[in-house]
Amino acid sequence: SINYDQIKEAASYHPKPQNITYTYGTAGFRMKADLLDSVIFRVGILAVLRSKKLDSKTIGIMITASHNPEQDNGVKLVDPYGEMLEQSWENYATQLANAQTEDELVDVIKQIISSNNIDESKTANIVYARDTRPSGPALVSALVDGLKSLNAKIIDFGIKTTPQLHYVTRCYNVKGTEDDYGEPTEEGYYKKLSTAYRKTVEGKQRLTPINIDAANGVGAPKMRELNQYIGNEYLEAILINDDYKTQGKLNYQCGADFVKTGQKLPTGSNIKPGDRAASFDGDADRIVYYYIDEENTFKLLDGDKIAGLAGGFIIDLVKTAGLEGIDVGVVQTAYANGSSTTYLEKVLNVPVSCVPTGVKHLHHEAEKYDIGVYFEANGHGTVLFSKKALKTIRSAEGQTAEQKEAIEKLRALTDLINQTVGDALSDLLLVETILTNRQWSLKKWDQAYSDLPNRLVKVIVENRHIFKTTDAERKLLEPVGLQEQINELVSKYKNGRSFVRPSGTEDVVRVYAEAATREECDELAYKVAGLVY
Ligand code: NG1
Ligand code: ZN
Repeated sequence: SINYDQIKEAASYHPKPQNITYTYGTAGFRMKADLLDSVIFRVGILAVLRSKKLDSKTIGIMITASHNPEQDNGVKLVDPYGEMLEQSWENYATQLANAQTEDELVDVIKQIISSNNIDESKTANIVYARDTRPSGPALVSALVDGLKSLNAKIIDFGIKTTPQLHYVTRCYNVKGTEDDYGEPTEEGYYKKLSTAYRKTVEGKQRLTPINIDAANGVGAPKMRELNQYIGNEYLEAILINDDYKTQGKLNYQCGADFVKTGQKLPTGSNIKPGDRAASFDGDADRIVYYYIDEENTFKLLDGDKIAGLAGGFIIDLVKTAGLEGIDVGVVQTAYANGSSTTYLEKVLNVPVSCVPTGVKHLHHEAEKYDIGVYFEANGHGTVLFSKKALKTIRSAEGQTAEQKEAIEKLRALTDLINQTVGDALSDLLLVETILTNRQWSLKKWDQAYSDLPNRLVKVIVENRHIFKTTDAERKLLEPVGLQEQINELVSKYKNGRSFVRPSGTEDVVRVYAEAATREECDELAYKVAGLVY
C-alpha cells in the first residue's frame, strides 16, 4: 500500500513554485516547460490513483504541448479506452498541482483516495510517451519520480505521437477481449493502419504525391515509418519540415495551426497549382489539407471539409452496403464554417450536433450515433463506430458484389481510423483513401461547398472569466446585455454570424465572425471585438 513518507521525500525534489496557480484545462496542463516539473511529478501520482481506482487498468500519460512554441510543454492523462481523462477527475489534477507543501500534497492524495474509495493495495499500471521537445527528458524523469513514489508498474513508450499513446493505452486494456484493438506496440499500430489502407485502395489508381508538412515534429519520423509499411506503390508521401532534431524549428512558421490560422503555406513549401499538400501539428493529432488554385490563391481544406468528405463517403458506403439501420451523424463546434453545416444538413442530409470547444465534448457527442464523425475546424477529429455498428459491419455478408465490396471497405475503415482520438496519420490515410476511391483532386473535393469568409480574433481583457456562455458557446449569458448588442450587429450583415467565448487554453477572449463577403466579415469581427474590449 501507499507509503506517504516515500511520497513526501520524492516530492521534496520537485517543489511547487510560489505564486503560480495551475489549471488542468481543455488540453491538460500546458505552459512554459520550466514551470512544469512539480506539475508533472503530481500528474504521475494522479495517474497511479486513477489506475488503482479503475481496478489496475492501464492509464496513459502524454507529455506534449502540441502546436505551442517549442519552449512550452504540457501533460495530459488518457483513460483506459484511449479517451481523455474523465472530467470529474480534472479537478483532482488541479488540486494536486496547487498543493504548496509536501504535507498539503499528502492531504490531497488522502482526500482523493477516501472520496473515491480507492483500494490502496491495487497495482497501478501506467504507460507514458512524449513528443520531440527538448524539455521532454527532464519532465519524464520528474514523472517517473512521481510514479515510483507510489510503486507503479511503468511502461516507457518513448517518443511517440499523441494518438499513438492513445492507441496503445486502449490496446493494453482490451487485449484478448472481444473489443481487442490491436497489438500494444508501435509496430502493431503501423501494421493495423497500413493493412487497412492497402485494402481500401487496392485496385484503384494511386494519386499524385501528397506533400506533408510535419511541423518539424514527431509526425515526421512516424509518417515516414508508416509509409514504409504501406509501400510507395500505394501512397507516395513527400515530407517537408521534417527536421525534428534541430532546436528551434518545432512548429516554427509551419504546421497545421500556422497554416489554418494564417491561411497560408508553411515555410519551406514550394507547392504549385495542381500539387496536393497537408500539414500536421507538433504532436500529429491534427491535420489540414490545402492546394493552390490556377489563380495562385491558397485554398484550405480544414477539419470541416474533412468532416464533409468523410461523412459523405461513409453514408454512401452504408447505403451501398444495405445497412440502412446504421445512423450516421456529424459533430461540430461553433467554429465550424456555416457553409459546412448547411452542406452536411441540406446536401448530405445528415444530423449535425454542435457542442462546446474541446475534444472530449465532441467525442462524447459522437458516441451517441452508430457512426459519429467529429472534427474541429482546426483539423482535430476522427470517426467513432459504436459497438452496434461494429457488430453489424463485421457480421454483414451482402448479396451483390457491390454490397460485398462496400461492407469490406467499411470493415477496413474501422481499422484504418484511430477511434481513440484525432490522429493526423490515420486521418491522412482516411482522406487519401476517400480521394483515391473517388479519384478526386483536392479542387474537386473543395467544390462540395464554399466557405463563408470568416475571421477569428483574440481580445485581451482584464478578466476573461466574467464571460459566461450557453448554447454550445454560441451565446453569452454574461456580461449581461452584451449578447443583445452582438445580435443587433449581426442582424445587419448578410449571412452574418458571430460569437464570443473565453479561451480554455490562453488568457484571451475569442471573437469569431463570418459573413457573406470578406469586407463585411472583417467589419463584423472588428465591431464585435470592440464590444468585448
Ligand atoms: P480554446 O483556446 O479554448 O479556444 C483551442 C482551440 C480548440 C482546441 C483547444 C485544445 C480554437 C478556436 N480553439 O481552444 O479547438 O483545439 O485549443 O487544443 O481553435
Ligand atoms: Zn496537437
